[in-house]
Amino acid sequence: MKIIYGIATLAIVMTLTISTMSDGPRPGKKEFGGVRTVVLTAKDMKFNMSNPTIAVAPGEIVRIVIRNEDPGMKHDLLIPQLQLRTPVLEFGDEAVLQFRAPKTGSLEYLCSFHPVSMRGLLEVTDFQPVASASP
Ligand SMILES: [Cu+2]
Repeated sequence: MKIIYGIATLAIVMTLTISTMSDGPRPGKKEFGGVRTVVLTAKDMKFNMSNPTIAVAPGEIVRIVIRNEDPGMKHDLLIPQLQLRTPVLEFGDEAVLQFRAPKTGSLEYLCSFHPVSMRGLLEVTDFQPVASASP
């Protein structure tokens, strides 16, 4: 497993192995310490089957884990507005993009190999849905 460190304008880009993380397809898990971890699995030419919109809060630290589970396919993840990109991920590879969410806006994420079928949005929003809200 290769380890690559790079410094982008707004963030640290790294590739590392995370064997203990086992998040499901649900994006946006808030963890202790204030880092929002999102797992994007590249499979069947999509991220998490549906290229989900990822909601993040303004200014929070977002950690996106990208996994390539597409046998025989190369994938990567770019967030052009933040000038972030992972290295090329072969089948079985994993990479992490970590950055601080901007104050507002929506950011596009995509795979540079399949920019038509593998792209989605990362939306900065204050809205926090409450699961058991009643009037
Ligand atoms: Cu791809």
